[in-house]
Amino acid sequence: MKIKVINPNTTWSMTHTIGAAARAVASSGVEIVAVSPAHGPASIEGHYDEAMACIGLLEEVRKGEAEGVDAYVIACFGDPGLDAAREIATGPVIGVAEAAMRTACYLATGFSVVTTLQRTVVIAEHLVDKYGVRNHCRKVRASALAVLELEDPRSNAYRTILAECRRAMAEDGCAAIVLGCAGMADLCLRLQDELGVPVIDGVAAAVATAEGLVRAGWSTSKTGDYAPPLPKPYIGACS
Ligand code: 2AL
Repeated sequence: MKIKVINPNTTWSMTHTIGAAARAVASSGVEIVAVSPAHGPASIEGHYDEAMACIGLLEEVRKGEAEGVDAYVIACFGDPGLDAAREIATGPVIGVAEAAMRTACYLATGFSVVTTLQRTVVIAEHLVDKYGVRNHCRKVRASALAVLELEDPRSNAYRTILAECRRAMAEDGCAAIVLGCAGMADLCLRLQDELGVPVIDGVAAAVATAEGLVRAGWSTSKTGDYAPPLPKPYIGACS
């Protein structure tokens, strides 16, 4: 089985971290191909960044269809391009935010999300409503860390995120934490050990979900809005 994990931002060091987290959870015999698109923003921290990331991301899905990919993971917490990718992929496409939030619902009645900058909170809030998990989501919290600060040892990102998780547990009444950025994947187990509650990294949740769906023989319905796009000319960067 081949799972293509697409980090829609173009920071390859983060793509390697995400690839390692994906491989750590995948069964032996599952090949993880972790990539970033050829073009797009270095990090995704708002609506504009998400829109700019989508063309390159969808290009990676189109390429994947010729590479024998069985399932895709979109490794950015805004799940950019998820519905569009489901229209063009043969196998399942799993977004890390959807996978993390749904997984949290199996493990606790209430979870809080700890994300990066305040401006990304509204994006996660929209997804809470889209995925129908409002009753389970206690709060979406910003850590005030920019995405690329997660990679900078001088930012002390682990301590900052740990402190926000502790505030979530003390103030929100949550019993699980969802990490609100794919670039936090490498912090997950350390945070879980220290906090003593389930800490869900969307990359691990999405890979586990994708692998399970493929193994069970399930894929995206092609009846309705996830049917392939209608044939028509696409010009320029879209072709
Ligand atoms: C993200 C993410 O997962 N990757 C990225 O570049 N931005 N999401 C976020 N909330 O900061």
